[in-house]
Amino acid sequence: MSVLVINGPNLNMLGQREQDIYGSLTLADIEARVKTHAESLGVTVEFFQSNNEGEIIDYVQKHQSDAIGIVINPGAFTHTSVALRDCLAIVTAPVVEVHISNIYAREEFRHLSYVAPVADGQISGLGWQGYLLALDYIAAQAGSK
Ligand code: CA2
Repeated sequence: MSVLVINGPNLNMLGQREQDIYGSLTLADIEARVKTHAESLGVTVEFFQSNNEGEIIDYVQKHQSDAIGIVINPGAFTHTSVALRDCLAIVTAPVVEVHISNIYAREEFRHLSYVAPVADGQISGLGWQGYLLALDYIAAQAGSK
């Protein structure tokens, strides 16, 4: 049983542009830190990134029944995708939505998340460390059962 760590569109570009907003780490750097943290918590992680909405939905549908939780940064699909929201709504394991930037301190169109109402919670604006905090929550939930 693993935690699925899913990143949506353009997050494969981290570290290459917009470092003032998203920091200087690449997605591979963040995934390495998440993996190290997961090992310290005694959980395993599976990483997935896609720029394609349907591929993310297919991945969640295929793997969610084997997961103890999902950490997802849906990228711009956060603000657009009813389909992703509907897919996450049927996940029974904890789902934590993560944003590197503070979406509420940015443009108005980023203030709406279609995912937030079906997630257990949302972490926004704490940079790459948000992924670790999300993992802490899921590991604690799994340990409490
Ligand atoms: O703050 C976040 O983590 C976001 O989910 C990032 C998304 C954005 O659409 C959300 O509103 C907030 C965008 C990720 C784009 O990442 C890039 C990184 C480097 C260069 C270009 C894009």
